[in-house]
Amino acid sequence: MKRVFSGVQPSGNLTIGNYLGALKQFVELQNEADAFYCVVDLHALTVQQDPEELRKRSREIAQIYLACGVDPVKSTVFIQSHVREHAELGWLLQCVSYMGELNRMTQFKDKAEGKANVTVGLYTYPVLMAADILLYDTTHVPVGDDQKQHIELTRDIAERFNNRFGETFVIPNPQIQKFGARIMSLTEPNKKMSKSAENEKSRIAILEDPATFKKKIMSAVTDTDNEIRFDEENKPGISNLLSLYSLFTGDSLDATVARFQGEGYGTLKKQLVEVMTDKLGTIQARYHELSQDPAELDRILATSAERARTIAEQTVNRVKDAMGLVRL
Ligand code: AQP
Repeated sequence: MKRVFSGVQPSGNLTIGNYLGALKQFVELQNEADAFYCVVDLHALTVQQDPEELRKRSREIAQIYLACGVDPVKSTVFIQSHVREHAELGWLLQCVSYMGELNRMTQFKDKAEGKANVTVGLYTYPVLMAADILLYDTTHVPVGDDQKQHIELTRDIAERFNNRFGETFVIPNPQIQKFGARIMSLTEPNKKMSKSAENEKSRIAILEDPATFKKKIMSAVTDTDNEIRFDEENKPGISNLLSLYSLFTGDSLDATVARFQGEGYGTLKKQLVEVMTDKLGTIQARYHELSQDPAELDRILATSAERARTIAEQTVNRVKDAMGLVRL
């Protein structure tokens, strides 16, 4: 059976980019695969976090998974730090990873650029991500486009390990949607929308109220030629809004472009706000319903962590045996 693993960092409020690029796929995949969905709190520690905020956000993200439609009966929903084997395998894999390959990671370069004190954790983050994936004999990793390079690294590390120590890991495949894998910033449409970007206006949170996201959509950066056409290179702003409309309604991109032919940008923006209000409204209502019973969320997280631990422990034992560590 297909085994799926994916995670989201509690490093900010989840955006519609995280929803369309990752979470929406989580919900679809749980019907055809054994799915593990993790809140990767250890990854969030690679940059400075407020401890109370981090704790609150980690639970919040698990709750958003559920509100978006992840079913804890079908999927294993857990917090990374509840399963110690993530950190343990992370170290073991660091000892078979090369600095040369980590030096090539573009996300590290982007996140470290211009910063005075960059943590070692931010640099080795892709190896911890490889451990997350390989722990569960994952066959498919649903992610947005920005994570492609990290999955390729995971495959390289796993193949190297298998060659050196014998068949130990399943080699995972990235599962990246053809369309919707990269939602762009509303203020700088040549950059991806990011939950920790400095400019609040660049992104929309899944839990944001309609009045706030309406302002952001209405003032989203476009261009001056006032023609509705999908052209990511020359019209990144309008192309991003067309993609959003198509992804939120489920209409094809061609149908969306045809729908707004001859209309002004204002019409596209207004109608996008309407469909987003509808879709996000449903998720937000479910989120608030779940907030009424925090003990139930804890029960789900504890049961899931237990299941994850059983599998993770077996993998780490296999790795230790292969590498020559003594087990009692
Ligand atoms: N703009 C995006 N479009 C499509 N998919 C996206 N993802 C992130 N941004 C977009 C996907 O969401 C999942 C969770 O991402 P993450 O928390 O591991 O970190 P990230 O990829 O670095 O996402 P952010 O929002 O930009 O977080 P910060 O600001 O903390 O770095 C991944 O599958 C990702 O591809």
